[in-house]
Amino acid sequence: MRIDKKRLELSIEELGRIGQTPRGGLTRLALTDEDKRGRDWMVARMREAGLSVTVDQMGNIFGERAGAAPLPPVMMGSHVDSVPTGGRYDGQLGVLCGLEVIRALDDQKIRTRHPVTLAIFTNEEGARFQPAMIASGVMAGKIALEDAYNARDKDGIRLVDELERIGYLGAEPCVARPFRAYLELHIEQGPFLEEEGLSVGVVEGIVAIAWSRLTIHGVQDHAGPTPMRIRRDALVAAAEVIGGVRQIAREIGGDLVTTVGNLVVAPNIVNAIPGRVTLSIDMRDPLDATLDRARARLESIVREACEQEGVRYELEHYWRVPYTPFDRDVVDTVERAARAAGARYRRIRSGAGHDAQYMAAIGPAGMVFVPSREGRSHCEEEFTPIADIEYGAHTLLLAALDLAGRA
Ligand code: HGY
Ligand code: MN
Ligand code: MN
Repeated sequence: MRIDKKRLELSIEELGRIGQTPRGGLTRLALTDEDKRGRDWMVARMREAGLSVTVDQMGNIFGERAGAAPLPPVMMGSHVDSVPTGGRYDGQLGVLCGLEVIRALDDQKIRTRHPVTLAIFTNEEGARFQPAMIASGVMAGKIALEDAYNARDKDGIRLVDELERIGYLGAEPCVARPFRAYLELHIEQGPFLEEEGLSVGVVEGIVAIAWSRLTIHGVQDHAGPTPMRIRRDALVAAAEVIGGVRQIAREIGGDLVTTVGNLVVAPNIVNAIPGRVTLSIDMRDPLDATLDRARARLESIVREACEQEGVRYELEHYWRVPYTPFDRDVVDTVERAARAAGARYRRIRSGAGHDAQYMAAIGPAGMVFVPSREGRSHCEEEFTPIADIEYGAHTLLLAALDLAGRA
């Protein structure tokens, strides 16, 4: 019972060319023309494999391989959208290894008791539309369909209009559907597996995640004639906050991570005092209580920085996902599969969010990690050696077969 390494490598190469950047990375933002081409490529491969393909109201794509009995499917999924100048493994590997599992079952003419379904979730990255994992969030009943439809990108374009424009506004209701188990293979996006010379991570859970948006209103004015004593500089207050966000992680320590990744300055020219600044704050920790402490610290840092500069602000906490432990039986199944695949592995926790986080809210879920070279991800340097990918895909195959049962 093996996967076909060469065929899998080819599919990574082919899909990776859609939205490829000159430096060999990937820019395929959700619901852009590149995303449409990536989706179309995957749907064609699903149809070639004889899967029955459906698309739901959030553009999630499902390809089902029939089982011997009308039972809830074993679902393998991930995403094909990327961050700007990202890598060709984040998300892609999960859907391509899922496709390879289905192809390997066909090669060996194996009939499973439960159907096996390959799923592709819309806008997992939250790079174009926010928040991240928006479509699995709607499916899990954590995000209202209307709110997701009205999410707008930086040009004010609505998510639902883009779904329609690229032809992926499906009719299937985007609601929780029963599944035997949900499995997601994904790159670790951290350094541990590679540092320890391991090929597979048996993921036990995913950290809690909190996203906030800070808007600071200063007084836009001329950079020359305006004396320092009367300035209300929104960017000076923002700079204090950015240093404070790093300070929160230093103070609390442990596994807390804090990031300001997005900063928009207006009018953003040399000779005008910034009147308006928005910035993002991403905070994550395995403990929800620690995230609450970090959020309280953030609120006092923002208040002090803005009082100091005499500027107004709005601080909006607009996305929160709790620490998510995976289903014990599924985790044990993945561990048995890693062992049977002959992989060097260990149990691990995910610092990145995944659609599996929302799927775990509606059924038994688990993940298989493969290493990231130097732990790098969300960058063009993202890479995973095919030898590790083979172990990961083989683990996914054995876990899926264990959960789906042979007819
Ligand atoms: O933000 C995340 O962790 C994921 O890449 N969407
Ligand atoms: Mn991902
Ligand atoms: Mn990602």
